[in-house]
Amino acid sequence: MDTIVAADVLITCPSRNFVTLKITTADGVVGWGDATLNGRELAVASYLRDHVCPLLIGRDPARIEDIWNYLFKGVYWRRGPMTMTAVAAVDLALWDIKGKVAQMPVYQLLGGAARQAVLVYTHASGADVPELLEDVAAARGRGFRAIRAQAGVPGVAGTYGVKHGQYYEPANAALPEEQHWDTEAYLRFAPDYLGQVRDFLDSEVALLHDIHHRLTPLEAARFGRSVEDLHLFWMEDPTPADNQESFRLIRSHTITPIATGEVLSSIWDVKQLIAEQLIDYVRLSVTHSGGITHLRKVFNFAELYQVRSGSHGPSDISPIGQAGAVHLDMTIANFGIQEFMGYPQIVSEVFHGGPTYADGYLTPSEAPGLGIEYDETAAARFEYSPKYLPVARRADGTVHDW
Ligand code: GCO
Ligand code: MG
Repeated sequence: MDTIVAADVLITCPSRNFVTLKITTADGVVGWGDATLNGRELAVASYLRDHVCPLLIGRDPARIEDIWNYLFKGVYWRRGPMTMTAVAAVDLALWDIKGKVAQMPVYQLLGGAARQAVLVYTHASGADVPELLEDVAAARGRGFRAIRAQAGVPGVAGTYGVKHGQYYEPANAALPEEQHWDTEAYLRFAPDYLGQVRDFLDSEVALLHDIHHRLTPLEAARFGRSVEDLHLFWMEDPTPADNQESFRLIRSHTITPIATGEVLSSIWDVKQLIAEQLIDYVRLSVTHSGGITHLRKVFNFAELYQVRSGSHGPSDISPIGQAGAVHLDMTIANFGIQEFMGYPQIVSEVFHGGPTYADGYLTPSEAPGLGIEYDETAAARFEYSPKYLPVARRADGTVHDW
């Protein structure tokens, strides 16, 4: 039996922070796991370093399910994004090792390809509608068949989702930036600009939109109804999902498809949403939801209710997490779509390999394991730099969901 002899946490910042777990076995096999939780990176790094890594030494890396349960049930304090991101990092690294030992890409170990490639959507945004349409055209030019559109709302400085420069990076300041939010201004403007994007796009291109938890259930119902004719692929996070039953109200008023789950981290957080068919797409990610082992269970459960996958894939999930997502996406029966923002060029100095993008689809690497390697020498050149996500306030100063 091979054993785990080392577990190290590595932090780097090639334009943004990434936390990576490196697991090494006595046979010299190295597995990589993503432990990046935007704006709370060091908390997960400490969770791993101080409380998880010492427990891994001497264990059999082949026993993925057992180690998963040991870390989930054994901690007593279960669930939550910190715990589930730490467990995910271990899980991803162990799948990477299993693949390298078996000399197979991870998707083969998960049952093999259920499709030729993974459909992805990318982001397009603009401070105003002409700028958004330009960005939509650029995304089409890169071959994307599904596009998420976000425009700045007039009078709402710092609207969510509008990029500055080529990449959208919301964790932009050493202390949280305060942004302004106005629900009525958004509700007046968004259906109209989304209509302009729909008219601009060929009908076969899917159009997505992220509300980013900003509405009440009734406001979300009103929004969903007002865009029904646009046939959105989905409206994302119409309202916070802490209260799962609140989606009943949205559902009973609109046939606009609903996606949610990017801030959630366990099957229990989405159980009612799925079992009552209150959503159409579940957006948990491998990185923030306990890794491939747990997310596969979520997707298998969702399959029973015709809910599809739509994994969160922002640039604040590292290329290791993205690679893990694509392996899982390849194998499940109820795959829907995968988010793919891409990374600035400098990120590839640290992370080598990974899925290949062409014509609106990602294809997993055929290399054994996850097919992605972390360059420790390159990583050491980029020092951790504290960065926070913004906070939103309404005109009267009240804190709003960001
Ligand atoms: C998305 C998300 C992201 C988040 C980010 C926070 O749909 O991709 O909403 O843009 O805001 O992941 O860290
Ligand atoms: Mg989102």
